[in-house]
Amino acid sequence: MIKETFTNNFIEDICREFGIEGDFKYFETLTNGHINTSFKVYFYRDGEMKDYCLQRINSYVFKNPQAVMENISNVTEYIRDKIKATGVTAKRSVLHFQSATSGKYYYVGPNGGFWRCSRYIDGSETYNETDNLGIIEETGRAFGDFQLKLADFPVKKLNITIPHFHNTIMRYEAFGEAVKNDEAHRAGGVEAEIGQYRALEETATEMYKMQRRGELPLKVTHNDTKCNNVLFDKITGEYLCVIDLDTVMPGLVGHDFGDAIRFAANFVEEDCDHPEKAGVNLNIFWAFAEGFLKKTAASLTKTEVDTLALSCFALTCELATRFLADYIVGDKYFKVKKPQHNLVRTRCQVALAKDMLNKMDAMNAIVQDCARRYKETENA
Ligand code: GN1
Ligand code: MG
Repeated sequence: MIKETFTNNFIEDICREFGIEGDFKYFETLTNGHINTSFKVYFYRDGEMKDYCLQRINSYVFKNPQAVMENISNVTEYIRDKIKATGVTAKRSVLHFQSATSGKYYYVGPNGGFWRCSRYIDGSETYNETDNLGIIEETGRAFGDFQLKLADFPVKKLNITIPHFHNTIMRYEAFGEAVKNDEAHRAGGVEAEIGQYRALEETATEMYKMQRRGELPLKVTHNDTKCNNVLFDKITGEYLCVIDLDTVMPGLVGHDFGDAIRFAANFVEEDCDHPEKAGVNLNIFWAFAEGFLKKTAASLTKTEVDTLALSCFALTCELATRFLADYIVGDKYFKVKKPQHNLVRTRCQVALAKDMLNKMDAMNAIVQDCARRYKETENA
């Protein structure tokens, strides 16, 4: 675990490259994400404090950060135009990136660091975890609305920034390779987890096989639908916009539904070191499904609806492989905050996946009920 340190001068200089004016005040390091390095930076200008989100994109994960920024600017501009066309301001409903002096939405800094900068949306807040069903339903609406707004966006225009991101079969293969090569000499200590994980393979890869057979349509998906990627209005509690657009790519509706449930409906945090406490809270599942399907049900095929419950299991297993493979290769992809962090995450995800298998019928019944009620009421 190498801890990088950044000085005030360094952070201020990068911000100036994005044309930010005013007195630099201070910055905070944001530690939520597992991939990028993120800061909240404060400037004082025109009698008030202005805050920005400055990020260095992880180029081990995103091999072509320009392509990431191209996707993000295309998608945000599309949403902005759509909102403006209704005569409403888009100021708080979509992210706004600062352009650098080059005119691009990124700046290549010292040592090749790839930076971007966006304004914090005024009066907004996020929830890392919550069991407030109103907030969860609103989260479902936010991600559903994101899909709805991009339903006619030309999918082919999107760059594939991480190839095979949700190819569960390839994820299993990569995991097999990691075990075989055993680069960090860790595979011997996790034979139980490897075995448990392999036992889930058949069901975990079912959705991907359906995708490969053309049974599920490709859409514009967010692909990282954690509840903390939605901004809420501090006063009204309504969602404002969806953030963290790095992985916006062509995908399945289940990728967004499944990943959201994996994160928000778990009884415990993603990296809880008491895996026996992990499991799906069906009340949260229901609340999210209500919000998400209110927005999307009218546009879904029967097969899409029928695979939403399965998608939760698939996405949870897939992430478990990714965590376990990363543990075995020596923690190269996900940031870790403690030794064995990726193994702790794996155990929690495997336990959650097993609970999902037990509750599959209940999850499916909830999805079918919401879909039936909301089929006729697009954009509720
Ligand atoms: C990573 O760093 P964050 O939270 O934005 C990962 C997601 C995982 C998630 C698990 C590009 O997202 O796929 O689901 O961690 N992002 C990438 O917490 O791999
Ligand atoms: Mg992300």
